[in-house]
Amino acid sequence: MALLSFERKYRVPGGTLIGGNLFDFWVGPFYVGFFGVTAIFFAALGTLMILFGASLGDTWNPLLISINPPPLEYGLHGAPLREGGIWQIVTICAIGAFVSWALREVEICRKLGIGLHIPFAFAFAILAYVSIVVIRPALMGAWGYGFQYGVFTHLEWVSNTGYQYGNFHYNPLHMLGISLFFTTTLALGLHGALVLSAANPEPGKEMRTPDHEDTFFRDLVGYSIGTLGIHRLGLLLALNAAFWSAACIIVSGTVWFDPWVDWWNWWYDLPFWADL
Ligand code: UQ2
Repeated sequence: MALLSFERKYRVPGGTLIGGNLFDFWVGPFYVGFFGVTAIFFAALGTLMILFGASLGDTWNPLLISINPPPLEYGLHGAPLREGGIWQIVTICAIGAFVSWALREVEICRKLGIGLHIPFAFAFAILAYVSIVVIRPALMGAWGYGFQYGVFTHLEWVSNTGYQYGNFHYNPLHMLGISLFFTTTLALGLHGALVLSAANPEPGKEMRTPDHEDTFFRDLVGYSIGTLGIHRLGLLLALNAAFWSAACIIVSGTVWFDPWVDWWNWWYDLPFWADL
């Protein structure tokens, strides 16, 4: 079906979560909906606050601009605009825009009668962000533990926060998160390459089918996970990469305070050789 004709077929009213049919329309290719309006609102307000914060700083160099959270002394209270209040508003706007975007995805899924896998997956990305700027700072007792909104300054935060626990690469959940990110790229690399290899046979030959794809991997490793299975695996790996990355930073400074390498002392304390 040509693009424009299926758009006409699937642009059905209904499926909204809020607002009835008030915002149930399209602008060009974009579905609007109540959450399209709130997403635009939060994104615009957040962007304006970032520009306002930048105007108070001493640089317009995009690499150096930084919107900083309040000093630790403010704890979990609201801060004056120039002392972290802008950061707090930007954070609220960011979460408002991300959640609006997820709920707009839900409305589109409901219109189409498809599963909610996309907003569910996006929720893990939102969770990862919220973990660093809300959950961990709240558990530690100060918004000041959140990261700065700036290109270089957020890198400095990652570096400083990592070194507070010695070498962060010894964090076992960090290891798990990294391994899941690597495995995700392996799975997507295999999948993309396999599909393109079937779609691009020798010149003049007809496109190959999924049984060719299955046969390649059965010949190579004795197993094919299948056309639906590879997408289940990809989603599972990606969701776990985000989840365990969030977990690895939330536990740092809340349940674990020492250098992460010390966590491995349980190995030396095993009864087999503890007394040797
Ligand atoms: C597959 C299959 C696909 C794929 C891929 C495989 C036809 C088009 C990539 C092969 C995947 C395997 C063997 C699992 C690899 C496991 C990990 C943890 C990376 O069989 O079915 O569909 O794209």
